[in-house]
Order: sequence, then C-alpha cells, then structure tokens
Amino acid sequence: LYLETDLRQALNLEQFMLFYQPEFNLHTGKVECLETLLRWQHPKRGIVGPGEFIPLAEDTGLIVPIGEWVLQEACRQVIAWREQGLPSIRVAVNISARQFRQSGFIEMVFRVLKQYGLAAEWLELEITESFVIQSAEHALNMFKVLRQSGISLAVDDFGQGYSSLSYLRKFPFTKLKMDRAFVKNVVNDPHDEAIAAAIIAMGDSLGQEVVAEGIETREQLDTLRTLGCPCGQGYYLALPMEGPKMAEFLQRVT
Ligand code: G
Ligand code: G
Ligand code: MN
Ligand code: NA
Repeated sequence: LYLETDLRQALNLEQFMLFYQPEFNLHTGKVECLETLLRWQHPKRGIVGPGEFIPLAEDTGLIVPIGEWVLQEACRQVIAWREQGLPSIRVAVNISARQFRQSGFIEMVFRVLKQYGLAAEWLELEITESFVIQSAEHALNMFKVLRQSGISLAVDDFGQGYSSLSYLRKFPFTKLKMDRAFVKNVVNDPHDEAIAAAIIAMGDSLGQEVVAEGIETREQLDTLRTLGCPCGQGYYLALPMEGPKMAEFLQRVT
C-alpha cells in the first residue's frame, strides 16, 4: 500500500486536491455551506480518497502539514471565488483528532485565516462525535476559543457513538451532521426514523443546525423534509465537485 514517503512526496509535489460538496437548506434549496473533501491525485492510481491515506497520515503525524494545506487551499479558494464575483459561502473543513491535539492548532487556524484575509465567520470546522466524546476539559476550552472567534463548529457523524444531551449542552457546537447510517433506512425503518426525528428535535431545542448526511434518494429527501430536517447533503442533492465545477454550480444556483 502507501508509505510515509509517498505521502510526503504527495505534499511536496502538490498532488493533493480539494473537492467541495454543498449542504442545502431543505426548505429554501439555498446552499448553506460547502464541505471540503481531500483527494490525492496519484500519478499512477488516479484519484485516491482520504479513507485510503488519512489513517497513515495520522499515524505518521503528516496529517498536521496536510491539514494545514487543506485549510490554506480552502481559504484560497473561497477568496478566489469571491474575486470572481460569486457570493461568499461558508466552507467546512474536516479536522482529525491528531490535528486538533497538536499544540499550536488554534494559532495555525488564526494565522491561515489572517494570511488569506478570510473572516472567521466563513470557516467551519468539522470534528467527529467520537473525538468530541473522549476529549477532555482542554478540548472544551479550545472549542470555546474557536467559537468565540466566530468560527462555526460542526459535530460530524453525529449519532454514531453514544450521544448525550449533556455534552451537547456543554460544547459550543453550531451544527450536528446526522450520520448517514440513519439516513440510509429512514424511509423504511421506523427505528431509524425515530432516531432521525429525535436528532432533529434535539438540534432544534439546542439551537444547533441539523444536516442530514448521505441523502441518496428522492424518498429519503421527502421523509427528512416531512420530519422537519432543516438541512441536507448527499449524492442525490449534489456530488462533491472540483473547484472550477463548483464555481459553475454556484453561478447557476445562486
Ligand atoms: O470523501 P470520503 O468519503 O472518501 O471521506 C472519507 C473520510 O475522510 C471522511 O470521514 C471525511 O471526513 C474524511 N476527510 C475528508 N477530507 C478530509 C480532510 O481534509 N481532513 C481530514 N482529517 N479528514 C478528511
Ligand atoms: O465523515 P464525513 O461525513 O466527513 O464523510 C464525508 C464523505 O461522505 C465524503 O467522502 C463524501 O464523498 C461522502 N458522501 C457524500 N455524500 C454521500 C452520499 O450521498 N452517500 C455516500 N455513501 N457517501 C457520501
Ligand atoms: Mn465531514
Ligand atoms: Na459524517
């Protein structure tokens, strides 16, 4: 498989690239946010997804420079779209546990925003539920500092682990991304429908935006709309796209 040196080279030779996938307001159809998704344009194997190299990047610590590149590229792209006359849309960047724990993480985020002249309100960080649950008081303070600066904070894959209202109240999250496992059977499985409804109600009462992930069919979209789900993402709504394609898409829909 891949080696540490392959990843290092990929970074040096600028073989990483970002795709963008929109999140939609399910009532107005408006694009609310763009999630950035890392890809590796491998010279021999074509486009390689993060599932195949993020674990190695985490183990080797290369996730730190790769993650900084992702943030820089996302900021650069948002500013470039703005200069093309497209409306500004918030961009969401996935952050892994190792990155978040690295000392100087917050300083790096602020430095990159400043470097590109992007206001904090245009950036969202996605952190997985499993990391949120295991993180200590220190992480809570970091979340607070980030949130106070104006950065949005989303819980990714929400509902997968065990979720409790108490930690949700404690942490300053602005968004819950409902794991696609619930969306998958929301049409036919009353149990999953009940969980989806509970997550939507929870987000509503805690003032957190709920985004259903992995919407792949018309029926799933209809059911989620009926349940009152505010936002959604998934192949049925829009595929992840490269920067230029996304610019065309935004031109069309905004
Ligand atoms: O795009 P895909 O479905 O292959 O993504 C697989 C996983 O990789 C997802 O859990 C996603 O959150 C994660 N991922 C995608 N882009 C990034 C990134 O830039 N940084 C980190 N840390 N994880 C990412
Ligand atoms: O863990 P995270 O939610 O960040 O993972 C995002 C991943 O989900 C991306 O790699 C993206 O390619 C993938 N994805 C986006 N929409 C869909 C969908 O409708 N179905 C499935 N199976 N995966 C999706
Ligand atoms: Mn995500
Ligand atoms: Na997710």
